[in-house]
Amino acid sequence: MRDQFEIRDADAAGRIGRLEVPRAGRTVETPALMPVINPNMLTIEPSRLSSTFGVEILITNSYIIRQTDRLRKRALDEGLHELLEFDGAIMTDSGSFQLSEYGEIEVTTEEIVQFQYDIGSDIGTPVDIPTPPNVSRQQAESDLSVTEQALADAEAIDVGEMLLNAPIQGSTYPALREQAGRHAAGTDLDLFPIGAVVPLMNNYRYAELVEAVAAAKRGLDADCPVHLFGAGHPMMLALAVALGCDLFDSAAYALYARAGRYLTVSGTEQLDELDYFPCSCPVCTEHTPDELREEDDETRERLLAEHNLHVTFEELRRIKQAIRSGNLLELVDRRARGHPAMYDGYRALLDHADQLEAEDPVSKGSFFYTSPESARRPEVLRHHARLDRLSTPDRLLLTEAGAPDTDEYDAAWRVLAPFGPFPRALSETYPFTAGVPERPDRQGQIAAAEGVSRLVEANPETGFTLAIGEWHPDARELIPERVTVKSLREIAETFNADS
Ligand code: PQ0
Ligand code: ZN
Repeated sequence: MRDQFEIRDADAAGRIGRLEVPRAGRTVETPALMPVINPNMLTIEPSRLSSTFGVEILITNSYIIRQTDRLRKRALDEGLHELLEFDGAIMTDSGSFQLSEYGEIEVTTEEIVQFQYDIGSDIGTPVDIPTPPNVSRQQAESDLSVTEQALADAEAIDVGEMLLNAPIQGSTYPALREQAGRHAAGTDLDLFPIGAVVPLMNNYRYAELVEAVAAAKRGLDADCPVHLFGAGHPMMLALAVALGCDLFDSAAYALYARAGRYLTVSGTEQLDELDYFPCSCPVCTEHTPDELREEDDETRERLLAEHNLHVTFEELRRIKQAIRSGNLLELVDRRARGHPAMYDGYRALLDHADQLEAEDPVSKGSFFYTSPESARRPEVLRHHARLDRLSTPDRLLLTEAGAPDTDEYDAAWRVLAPFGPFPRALSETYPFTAGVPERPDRQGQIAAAEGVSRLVEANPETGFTLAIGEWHPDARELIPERVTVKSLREIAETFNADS
């Protein structure tokens, strides 16, 4: 049990949690986004982050502080919270990212963790090796053993109440990510950042990002708080939360602002190309794009950074509400339509619907079928797995319409795309209260046919009749031969004649 982290609510593999940060005397609600503070360049003052944006936790780089005489001295004398003028929780990174960018750093895990402790950091980080994508397996393995040693070194240091990160590496090898997750969960370190994902995100390789995260999660335990290092673009937060990530950090808000880039939940725009602002944050209601362009460089950068943070925190609140309401996957589905890379990521997520199913609550708000991908959601998978356990009578009618008034059948179950057949008594239970389109699509019908097939195969003694509307040939083809298929029209005529 990791008792600093308590899960309060869940949807898919996403959760709302409470992370206790004892050294800060604070409890942080997750999912949380930590703005990245460059101690040399405060685009937005940390005190404003807390007053205007409600930021409870931020992240800064202890390596930069240690290498900069003026900052090191002040941090050691006055403490990190004084230096940044921020009284929330502060996580410090170790310089590993500099290691991956510049190839070398001049500090060991012992030195940097001790330094983090000395300046009053609330959560410290060892020197992990951020192995980039697509290196050889041998390289990824040898880097990973260095990272695992760094975790052991960190574990051996007495850091009092400071929490410690256990970064997870493994490049683009899911088996190594899983192994790294399992190893990290076996240490007594506290938080679990998934590392070296920035190159994947920068190149819009979201399917591979999902593979890396899903693999790390398989190795970790459900009660491990997970941080996705370097992830802070609002378009990908819902997807990452649905996979079970709890913490994010955003340098994007400031870096993008410096480059004149305007974040939205479906991608990045260039300020220079905007005629209208699709946003109602204070910056966007008080300025037109023209007005923002006319500001001096520093003001424009700050205002863009503020907009970027507003949309990011707005999305995070939307995600938390979606978890509460039980419609996080509907939100992920919506975000997948904003950008082709997110569509890839969403489909990769659904490849792991079985993994999500293990965490997904059995009952929640209502299932909305909003795209062909909805047919692959964990709820559909779960229902299909449970069909094997339902007992069936001798003569069973499965029908897309109401129950006919005839004694030709011992029972009439409903058929609803994408779930397939279920006993009428379950009609008012999740997920069968689903909102589904009037005109089911091919994938929904295929999923329903798979459900029928599963039920038929599990019950060789039962005679099945299936009454359906116009189904797509690809769905019809999946119905086992021994099922008598009737069209709804035909069935309606039968019971008219009977009555
Ligand atoms: N490790 C550490 N910090 C990081 C990363 C990492 O892999 C990262 C990425 N990607 C961004 N900051 N320690
Ligand atoms: Zn705005």
